Amino acid sequence: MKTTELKIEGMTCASCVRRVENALSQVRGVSEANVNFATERASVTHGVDIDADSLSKAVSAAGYSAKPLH
Ligand code: 9UX
Repeated sequence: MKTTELKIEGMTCASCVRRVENALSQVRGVSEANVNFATERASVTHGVDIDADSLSKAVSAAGYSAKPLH
């Protein structure tokens, strides 16, 4: 498994975490997404290389923004 870390912006309550996790989980190839509200970081686990842009787009569609950290 590979992991992509993202910085999430726009979360204003703890429930936003679930919304972002759901959005990321629905991207093709993603097996798990965990978001930390306090650090505003998302950790996305996937089996194959995944386009960070597709993750950012999914987060944007949910009303937040994401930037790849590395
Ligand atoms: Mo509550 Mo977080 O509506 O968007 S889930 S602020």
